[in-house]
Amino acid sequence: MNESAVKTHYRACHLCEAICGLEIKTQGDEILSIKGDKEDPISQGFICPKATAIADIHNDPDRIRTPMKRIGDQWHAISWQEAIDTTAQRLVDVQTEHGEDSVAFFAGNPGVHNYGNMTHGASLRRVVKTKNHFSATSLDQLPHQLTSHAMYGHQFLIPIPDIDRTQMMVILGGNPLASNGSIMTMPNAPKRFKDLQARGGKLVVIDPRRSETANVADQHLFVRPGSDAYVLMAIINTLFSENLVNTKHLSDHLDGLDTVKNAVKNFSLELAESQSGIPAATIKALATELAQTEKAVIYGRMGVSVQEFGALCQWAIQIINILIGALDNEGGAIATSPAFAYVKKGTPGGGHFNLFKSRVSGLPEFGGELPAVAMAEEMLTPGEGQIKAMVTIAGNPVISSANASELDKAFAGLDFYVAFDFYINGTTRHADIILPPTSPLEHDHYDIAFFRLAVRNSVRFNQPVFKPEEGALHDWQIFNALSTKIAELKGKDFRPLPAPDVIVAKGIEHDYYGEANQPEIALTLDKIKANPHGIDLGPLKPGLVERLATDSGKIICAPEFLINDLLRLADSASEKAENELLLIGRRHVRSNNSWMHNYHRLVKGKPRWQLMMHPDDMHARGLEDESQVTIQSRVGEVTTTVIATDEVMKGVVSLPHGWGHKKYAVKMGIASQQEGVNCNELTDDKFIDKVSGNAALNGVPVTVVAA
Ligand SMILES: Nc1nc2c(c(=O)[nH]1)N[C@H]1C(S)=C(S)[C@@H](COP(=O)(O)OP(=O)(O)OC[C@H]3O[C@@H](n4cnc5c(=O)[nH]c(N)nc54)[C@H](O)[C@@H]3O)O[C@H]1N2
Ligand SMILES: Nc1nc2c(c(=O)[nH]1)N[C@H]1C(S)=C(S)[C@@H](COP(=O)(O)OP(=O)(O)OC[C@H]3O[C@@H](n4cnc5c(=O)[nH]c(N)nc54)[C@H](O)[C@@H]3O)O[C@H]1N2
Ligand code: SF4
Ligand SMILES: [Mo]
Repeated sequence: MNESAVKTHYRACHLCEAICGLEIKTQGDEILSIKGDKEDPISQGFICPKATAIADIHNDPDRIRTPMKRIGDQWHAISWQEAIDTTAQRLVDVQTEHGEDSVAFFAGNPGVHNYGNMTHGASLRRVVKTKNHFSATSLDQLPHQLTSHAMYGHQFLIPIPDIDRTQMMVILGGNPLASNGSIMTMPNAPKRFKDLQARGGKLVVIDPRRSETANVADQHLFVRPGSDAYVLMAIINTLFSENLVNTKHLSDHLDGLDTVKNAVKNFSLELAESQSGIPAATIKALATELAQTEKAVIYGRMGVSVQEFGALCQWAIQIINILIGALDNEGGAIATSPAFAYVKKGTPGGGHFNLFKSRVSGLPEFGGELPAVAMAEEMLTPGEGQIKAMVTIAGNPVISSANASELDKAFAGLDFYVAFDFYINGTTRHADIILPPTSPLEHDHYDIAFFRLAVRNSVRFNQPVFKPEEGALHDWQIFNALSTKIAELKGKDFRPLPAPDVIVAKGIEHDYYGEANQPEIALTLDKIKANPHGIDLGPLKPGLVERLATDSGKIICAPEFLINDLLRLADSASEKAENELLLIGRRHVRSNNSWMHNYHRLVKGKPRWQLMMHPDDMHARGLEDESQVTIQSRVGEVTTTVIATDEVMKGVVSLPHGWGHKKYAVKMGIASQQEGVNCNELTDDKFIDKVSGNAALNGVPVTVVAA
């Protein structure tokens, strides 16, 4: 019997961008319950079904707790000393033999949810020194950062929908009811949408699938995948031609608006209709309503970022918000005021674009990173600068990146591969060494990334729930140890960084709410720690003009590379091919990218990995509901179960990502038994948003035949 006292802990859920507050009860080393923290300032008790699975992560016997070394297909536990020494030596050897750029990094999504990765990752990159950096950013939100950099001068000066005060919200390619919001931290999406409707507001969803969010919207418009840019340009064109422009207090701070007006002249409502399938009159009415609603906002996410015209879509969304007076106004889209890493002119890390290009395909860097779609070819194409060793951090690119089979081959052929991860997954199974960090409940927590993206300003710090297991290291400690060893081998100076909370404490003291800036608040980490539920810092606060980080101090409305990209858009207009099928993705509230399939409570029940297809498209191909079909694209094919549903529009098929563990020798007992295929065996590393280099994981042309 467990005799120790029951303890209550408050901690953020780190699984998705909603960062809900949790109340966790423990007794000894046992987790008794995980519930929503009713006193959390922004989530107010809301959680989704994934939160309770944090207990499963913590207790999972498959979670690696000691460094592992692979010899052939056998895994052996080794000491930290051996793991760090070997890794450092092998990385340095590869660089000595093949040059600095022969070592590459891939940083995956959970790194952004674990602040020690953010505070300490850069130091390892500095001692290794390579230009080959990749991350999930270019499978995801790169277009948001790129447009913020180009228009506002800083990649993280990103306006966030002021959802709690708006009267009309148009969502393109986002499904907050499944994802719980993205580049828009908004715990309890269902309630926030209900509140909008209850105060007489309107929710419009533009999506090729009648998603969970579309289901609760006041209006849903089916759109042909990849065609949103035509719709957005037609909206901009209409706003100008119908004299619906009202740029409010930003009017004197806009540079190049006339260029925009001229550049979109040929993007007519009729063209938009022919490409998207949305009637011209509907698009015109939408433009008018957006302009005439006092507080309206337009927002777009994965479906419009991770497609062929991702950057143009995100740019157009900014322009529309400017034209309708939504940018920097209540109920519109406003930059956040976080307690740490507040962005204003002069804040470092603003980004740069196209300073160098990838070796093989000449794709542009952004903020020092090259597009993830270039990773496989950089590993597989011989020559000077070829990648020979990889460091992956909290990522699973063989399942999450385009043209998975090619990447799988590339990882298999490396001279050396080290993974920071606590699972042997589709990618890390190729590692020579795996360095496993502590469990999420064993380290403290501060949301550097997501307070920056939240629909309401707040702050919270969480102490660890459990003491780390004997000898276990946090990610940041592994970074420090490895950086120290590599620096020693290279004869460089390196001083290990202090713990992440020390870094954050110092930042907060000198930042926006710190003593010097706001003496009446004088926020410190100690004050935050004294409020375990978190502190509400109020609604989003306009004030973009003073924060603009562009050289001219103005909003750059017409960045040249984006205006030029309109030619590509114009040239891409085409007749819809007979029998066309375009593949899109799908998220489900019980799944989380590629790594939450090893927990019974999240995978039980109805399968969620099937291909969705419209009944008419199935009929035309003689396919039966729930039969086996083979899906083919330019780069690969997979065989899975199809289900008939008019949830997807005709000409569209939908397959979620993150599945397909069975095919690989993963060491995850439950995940490896799940059906479902790796949809990124179909997505194409050459099918990209050419201007940004972002992957186009949505709108991939495929064929489907009976298996
Ligand atoms: N077709 C298609 N593909 C997609 C997408 C899509 O919509 N469609 N979405 C894309 C998007 S938006 C993203 S963000 C990517 C996500 O893809 P990735 O960035 O590859 O991330 P995950 O699949 O979440 O894999 C995360 C890994 O991190 C490990 N991990 C978890 N927590 C920690 C930790 O604290 N420390 C360390 N060191 N490791 C940890 C897990 O064990 C897991 O192995 O997928 C992309 N791929
Ligand atoms: N439960 C759960 N939550 C998650 C994640 C998860 O895997 N599971 N992942 C997290 C991550 S890493 C991210 S980045 C966010 C993503 O957050 P969201 O972007 O909100 O999530 P998705 O469900 O990918 O929504 C994309 C929508 O775009 C639609 N779509 C596809 N192609 C197009 C197109 O061409 N045009 C338009 N207009 N729509 C299109 C899809 O049908 C889908 O409904 O979610 C985060 N939250
Ligand atoms: S929505 Fe679910 S997964 Fe996301 S933070 Fe909240 S509880 Fe965690
Ligand atoms: Mo993502």
